[in-house]
Amino acid sequence: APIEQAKKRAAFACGEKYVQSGCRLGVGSGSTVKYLVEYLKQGYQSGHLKDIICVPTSFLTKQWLIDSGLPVSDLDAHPELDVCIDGADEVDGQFTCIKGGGGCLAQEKIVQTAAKHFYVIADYLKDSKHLGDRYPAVPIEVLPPASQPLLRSIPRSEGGSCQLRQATKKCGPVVTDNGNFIIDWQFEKNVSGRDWLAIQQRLANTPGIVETGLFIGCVDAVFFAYSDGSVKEIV
Ligand code: DER
Repeated sequence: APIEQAKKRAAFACGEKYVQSGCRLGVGSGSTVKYLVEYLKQGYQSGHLKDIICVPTSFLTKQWLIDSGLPVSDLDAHPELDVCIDGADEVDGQFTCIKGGGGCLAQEKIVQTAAKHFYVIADYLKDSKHLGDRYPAVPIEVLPPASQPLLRSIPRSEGGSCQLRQATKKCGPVVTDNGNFIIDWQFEKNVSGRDWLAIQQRLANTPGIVETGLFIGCVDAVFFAYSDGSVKEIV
């Protein structure tokens, strides 16, 4: 499928350019990162990538790394990383990202923060001018006892509407790897000149909110892969 090929091309292009032997690597979560793990596995098995360590951002990524025979570690052992590579649900013209479609945003953000450089790998469906063109909501990780008040207070202060993310293969809400809930905040579209940083700061300062899926001012480069087979690194 073109989209899967695009994800793979973006992941391999980024790995080839920014992962070297000796690298302490943060590994994101989601279907695009699955191809990055494939790249790392090939490089590690061929001897091209030596002495790397991989810090996962979810149970799923951790299992992919283990199954690939890659050296897995954590931020306790490696609190400072060289590179973090992750996917995104949407990237706008200023490299502001919406992440958290897969519900892993909290560990993704702490691992990204621990890395010197952060690269996003994405297929062309994530490339947008304004947030909301592609992905209609900002995932927000919340402490369960705060979820019902926040479902009401977030739209009151920020507009839009909120839904508690329900699981599909379990009764009740999605529970994250950290034991929390996810509120998807559907923000109003076509609000011109929205100040995402101010929104992020207000949300981060709200009791009960653990983390938001807004990644602002932290992306060093984005690898977009397109359906025609091309990959563009945008810095
Ligand atoms: O949940 C996340 O933040 C993931 O990185 C997501 O944003 C990208 O997932 P995908 O590669 O499966 O589209």
